[in-house]
Order: sequence, then C-alpha cells, then structure tokens
Amino acid sequence: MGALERLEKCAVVLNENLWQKGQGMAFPKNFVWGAAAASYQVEGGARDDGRGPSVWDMLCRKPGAIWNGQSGDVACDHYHRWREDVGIMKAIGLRAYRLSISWPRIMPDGTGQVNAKGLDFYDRLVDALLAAKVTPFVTLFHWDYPYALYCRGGWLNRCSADWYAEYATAVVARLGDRVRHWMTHNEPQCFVGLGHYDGRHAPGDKLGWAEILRIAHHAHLAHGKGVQAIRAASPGKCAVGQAPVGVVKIPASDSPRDIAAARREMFSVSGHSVWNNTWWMDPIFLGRYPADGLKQYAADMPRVEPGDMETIHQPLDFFGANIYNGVHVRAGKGGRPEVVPEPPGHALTAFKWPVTPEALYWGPRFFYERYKLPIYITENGLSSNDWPALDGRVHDPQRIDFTTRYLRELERAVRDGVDVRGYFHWSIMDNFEWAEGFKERFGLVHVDYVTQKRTLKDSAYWYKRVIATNGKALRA
Ligand code: IFM
Repeated sequence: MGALERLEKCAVVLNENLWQKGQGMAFPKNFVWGAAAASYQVEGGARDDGRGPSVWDMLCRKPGAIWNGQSGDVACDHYHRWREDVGIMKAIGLRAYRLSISWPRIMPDGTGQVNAKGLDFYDRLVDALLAAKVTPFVTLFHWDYPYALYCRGGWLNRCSADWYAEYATAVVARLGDRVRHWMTHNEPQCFVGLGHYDGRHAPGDKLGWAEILRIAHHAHLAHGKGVQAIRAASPGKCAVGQAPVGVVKIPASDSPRDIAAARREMFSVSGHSVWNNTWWMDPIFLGRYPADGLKQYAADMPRVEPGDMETIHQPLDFFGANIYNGVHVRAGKGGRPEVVPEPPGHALTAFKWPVTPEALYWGPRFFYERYKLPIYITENGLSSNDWPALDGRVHDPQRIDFTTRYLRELERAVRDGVDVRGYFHWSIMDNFEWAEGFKERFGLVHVDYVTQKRTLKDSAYWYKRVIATNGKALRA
C-alpha cells in the first residue's frame, strides 16, 4: 500500500469519527478562501495611462471574432472602480484575491520602457488589498500579450522567454516587497491552443502542429526564466507556481481497475490536441517531456537546446489547478481506459459544461500523487443565467449548489491526505468571457455593464458564511 493510501485510510477513519460528533472539518486552519479574476476580463481602461495594445484588443476588432462584437475596452471598469471592488472583497471576507497583471500596461511595447503609471495602478491595488486583509496572489500572464511582441513573432520567437523575464523583473521589483505569491502563466493550454491552433482566442492564429509545439516550448522556457526572475527580484521569501488547466479524469467506480485506468488516461498524451496535462506539466514539475508525447510528436518536435529542460524545471512551491469538470473513465479490455459518457440529461452549466463535482476530488488527488506539491485550486466555478430579480437581489441557486458539491469533494480530498492549501472561486465578479463576450456570467457579484452597478449575488453571501465557518457551512 502506498503512502497516500495509508494516509488516506487513517484520515478517513479519524475524520468519520469526528464527523459523527459534528466536529469534523477537514479544511486546515489557514485555508486560503479566495476568488479570482484577470486583467483583460475586468479592468477596462484599455487606452488609459499609457497602456499599449494587446493581442486581445486586436482580436476584438475583428468582425465576428467575439460574441456580439463586444470587447474588454471597458469590461467591469475595475481600473477605475478598484476601491469599490476591494471593498466588496472585504465585505465577503475573502482571504485572498487572485489577480493578473496586464503586460502591455507595464510595458506598452512588450519590452524596454516601463510605464510607471501602469505599475502605480497595481501598487495601489495591492496596498488596498493588504489594508483589507485580502492577500494578493498574482499571475503574471493571463493572456493579454503585448501586440508589439506579436509583431516580432510572438511566442514563435525564442526570444519570447527573455521578453517575459524582463517583464517579470519589472513587476516583481515593484510589488515583490508586498506580494508573496506568484504564478507565471494561466492555462498555457488555452493561450497556446485556443490562441494559435484553433484561432478562437487571440491572436486568432491557426498554425500547424510543429509551430504549436514550438510555441509550447517557448512558453515553458518563459515560465522557467520567469521563475528565476521572480526569485531574483523578490526582496523576501516568496511562493511561486503556475496555474494550468487541470484536465481531470474521474474513475467510473471505486474499483482499483477503474482508478488505475482514470489515472493512466489523465496522464497520457493523445493526438494533436492541447487538452492534456503532461505535455504542459511534466517539463515544469518533472523536468522532462512525457515519453508517449515525444514518441507521437517526434516529427514535429522543436529544437530543445542543451540546458532548456533545466531552465524549464525550476523548483516550485505549489501546484495551481484550474478545474471546472472532468470526464468519467473506466477500465475496458485489458485495463485500457474507456470514456464513459454522462447519461442523457446530465446537469450542465449555462456554458454547457458538465457538472462533475468529483473532479475536485480526483483532480487534486492525482496531481498530488504525481507532482507532490501543495495544491491550490486556482480556478473553479460556473457560468449561470442570473439577473437582478424584482426584489433587487440576484438569486443564483445553481452557483451555491454547484460550489457546495465541488467543495465537499475538495474537502474529501483533504481528509484523504491531499495537501490542499486554498480555493479560488472563478470569479469574484461577472466579466468579459473572451470569445463569448459578456454572455457568460461567472461572478459571485453581478455586474450591470451599462451602469457598472455591482450587486452581490446570493452566492456571495453564502460564500461569506463558508469562509467565516472555514467550510462548516457546507454541511449545514
Ligand atoms: O474566464 C476563464 C478564465 O480566464 C480562464 N479559465 C476559465 C475561465 C472560464 O472560462
């Protein structure tokens, strides 16, 4: 029996006893209850104070690219309303807020000249968060890539790793005395795959597979050089991680065969698809590309120069996982993994994503087994069709139900020995959902994009109770 299984057995017995006495609560004392957002999705202020254009500004101008021709030009106007927004975070009792920095706000040309006014914005925001006792968790890159760099070849250019490190240095040199938690990239699968392979996201390219692998390698290198830059520029101790998409496979039953099949499927690479874990995570956390991927992609592999894998494989402090759902898998003939489709009528979010709470058990558990780092759920949530009702409130029972189910599963993972340190709900407020414009509402807080009025949804009040009770309210 492996260490995790042994730990799991003890933890289950221990916690079930406590549970019956009504005291069982697996979330650790300092569990980080947070919410997240990203610069281009909330800030607006697209032309303010010297911000340069990003690839998203460009894509939003392309006819037909974004739902109803919308853009993040104004979004939630957080660039001007950050004081009010931090006040809302404080009122909810958030322990942490995961924000991202807009690269073209800091360096309008992507490299070189630093825009002091851009840094000032984040400086004020960080101070306000700390004053409100909300810890900032900062992501350096959540997709708003400087257009100027795209014109220099963007991620196809190997220099992109050095450009990224230069930008990271500028940010950390300014904020590192107060920000202690850093993430390099958000969901590289998306900005590489959606942005450069199927073209739905900025910059809207449809490149070949060899180019995609090259871009992925440069993104890995940027991560590695970014981590080095963060550590070099940070005046004190800091924790560094990344927040990839967690592609989760859920065992169809508790049988060891199904569990093994799901694990195997979760850590395998198949075909010309970016939707896997190991191509993105193994180089960073283990220092090597996965063997099955190397075999399949031999003809398209980019040049991996001596020292690249060492640069990519920097010591990290945590594993950030963005998990929204998972796919059920069982052991077929000879133990071969087989996908089990959801039954007809299975619950879906407004985005038509399946509701699969166990993803927040098996995802963290499998990632912890493989990468052996403390885990933060850096994103989880749903879009739902909610609006201010006649009573003036925003009723979003689906968000409460969804999140209760997912958090109960996360707690089960904690009880079974997985080192989960925090949970960030996506999102603090409704915002610009990329190619879907403002159609999908993911927030705990409703935003009226015409008046910019913020209304706390029922789920925000519910989350406040969850935070205040360190999760006990999930059982109420
Ligand atoms: O809004 C996005 C976010 O930017 C990245 N992760 C998924 C969210 C919902 O689609």
